[in-house]
Amino acid sequence: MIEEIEQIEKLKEKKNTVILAHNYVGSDIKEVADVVTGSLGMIRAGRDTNADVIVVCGVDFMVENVAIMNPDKIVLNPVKNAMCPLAQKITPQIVLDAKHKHPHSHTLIYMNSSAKVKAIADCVCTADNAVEIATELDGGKPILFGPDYCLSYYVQKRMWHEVINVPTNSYCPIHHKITCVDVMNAKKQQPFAEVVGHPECRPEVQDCADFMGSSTETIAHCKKSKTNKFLVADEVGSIYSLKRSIPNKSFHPIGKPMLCPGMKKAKLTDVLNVLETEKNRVTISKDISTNAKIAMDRMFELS
Ligand code: CIZ
Repeated sequence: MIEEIEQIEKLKEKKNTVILAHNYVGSDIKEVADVVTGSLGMIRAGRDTNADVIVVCGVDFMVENVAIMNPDKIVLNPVKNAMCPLAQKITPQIVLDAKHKHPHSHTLIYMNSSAKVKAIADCVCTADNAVEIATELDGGKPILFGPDYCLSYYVQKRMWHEVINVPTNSYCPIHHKITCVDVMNAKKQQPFAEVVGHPECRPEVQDCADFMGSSTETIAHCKKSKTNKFLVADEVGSIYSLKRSIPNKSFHPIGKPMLCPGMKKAKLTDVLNVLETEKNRVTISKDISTNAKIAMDRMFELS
C-alpha cells in the first residue's frame, strides 16, 4: 500500500493532478485524496482547481458532475460502473411524465442522478442545500423532487411549498436499512450519545434523530456540539471521515455498519492505473452537458 501511495503521489505531481474523494469511499483512497468531502464539495473543488487532470473517486454520477463543470479538463474515473442504486431509479422519461402531469411546477433534482436527468431539471441540489434551494424557488408552484422520497420528506418538513416525489417511492437501499428499532437499541446502549444522520434515512429515523444533515454538515455539527459521543445513521465511510476530522470524539454506527458497494469499488490500484494510462476518461456529450450545467449553475446561484 505504501508503495502504491508513493507512486500515485509522484504521478499526481508529474501530471498536475488533483484527486477528489467522497466521504463514503474506502479509507485507502482517502490517504491519496487531496479533497475528501460530499458531492457538493467535490463539484466546488473540481470547478475551482487549477489541475489539468482530475481523478474522481466516488460513484459514477459524481464523476459526471465534475466532467460537466470541466469540459476542457481530463476527468478520470478509476473504475467503470460504480453505480449509485438511488441514481438508477430516476430516468428522463419518469421526469418528463411528471412534468407532463404537473405542467406548472419546478423540477428540482437531487445530485444523485444521471447527467441526462440533470439536463431536464430546472435546478439540482445536494443534501446540503436542498432546503435552501427549495425555499428560494417561487412558492406559487409545487416542486417535483426526485429521486429520493426520504430527502423529499426532509425538505418538505422544513418548508411550506408542496413537494411531489418523482418517482413516488424510491430511496437509497443502503440508508434505508437503518430502522427506528436500530436507533432505539443503540440509544439504550449509549443513552448520552447524540443521534446524527443523513436525510437519505427513512422518515421515522429522521424523526428520532437529534441532528440530520449531509456528511459535510454532520462533520461541522459534531465539531461544534458539546457532546463527545455520537451514534451515526449514515454510510460507514462517513463514520471514518468523522473520526479522522474529530479524533477527540467517538462515533459509532447505528446497527450493523452500512456499506455502499459502489462507493467502495475503487481501490488504490485502480487510481494508480488510471493515472498511468489515462483510461476511463469521462466526457459528457455537449447537448447533455450544456443543459445539465445550466441546472448546476442555477444551484450555485440559489445557494
Ligand atoms: O450528496 C452527497 O454527497 C451524499 C450522497 C452524501 C453526503 O451527504 O455527503
